[in-house]
Amino acid sequence: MVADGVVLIGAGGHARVLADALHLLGLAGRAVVLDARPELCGTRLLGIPVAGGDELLPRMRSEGFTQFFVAVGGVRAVGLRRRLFEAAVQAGLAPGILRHPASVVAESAVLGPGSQVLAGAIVNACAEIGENVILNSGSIVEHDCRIGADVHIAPRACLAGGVRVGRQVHIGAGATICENLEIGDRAIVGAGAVVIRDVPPEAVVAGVPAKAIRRSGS
Ligand code: JB3
Repeated sequence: MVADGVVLIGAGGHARVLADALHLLGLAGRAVVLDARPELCGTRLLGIPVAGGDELLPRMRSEGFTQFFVAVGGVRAVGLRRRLFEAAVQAGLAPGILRHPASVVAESAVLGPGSQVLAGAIVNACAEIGENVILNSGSIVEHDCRIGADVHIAPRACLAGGVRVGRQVHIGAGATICENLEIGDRAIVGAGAVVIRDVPPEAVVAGVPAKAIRRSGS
């Protein structure tokens, strides 16, 4: 029986980043990983055992695991991340909040359940981060930003003050969003883009300044 154990859902690149953070936070000794690839069962991810697939979720609670993190993060995984989040909640697990020890979160900022603030990320005053959000390494979410559920802000992306981001948005690595803009639900901002106008829902924008190149899902 593992008291207050943590379940990581996924065993790929993003999971390794979360596993590393769990080690730093002293939680890795009470963690387990679930992954869809049966061949990983019985292996370890940075020392954390891979116990099997999501069919184990319903019994994790009775084995002493109480918290979970969705540990997949790719640009095409937003829908999967929502499904995994809901499956874990349905199984009686609580979404944890992961703050890497080298991240900076203002006291007045609010982090939603399941949010992950990784190494070097900064969340400034009065920002509100929704559930199941990834603020990846070195990203900056400035004051008064509002970030919707399942959003991924990739490494070194920067949101200036007062930016509003809808649900299931992906902001690519190193992108910059100028102040007070709005990014619609399920939009994708390409790596390195500089966004100087609002982005409508489901648009895919790229470049400097960012322009629409297609719609997400197409
Ligand atoms: O660029 C950075 C810093 N990170 C990237 C991250 C944001 O996205 C990273 O480089 C990767 O490109 C990507 O990492 P991620 O999401 O971990 O992808 P990948 O390395 O492909 O691993 C995904 C894992 O999820 C695989 O081991 C899959 O078998 C597993 N998986 C897929 N579907 C699942 C499911 N696991 C479970 N438990 N349940 C599923 O339904």
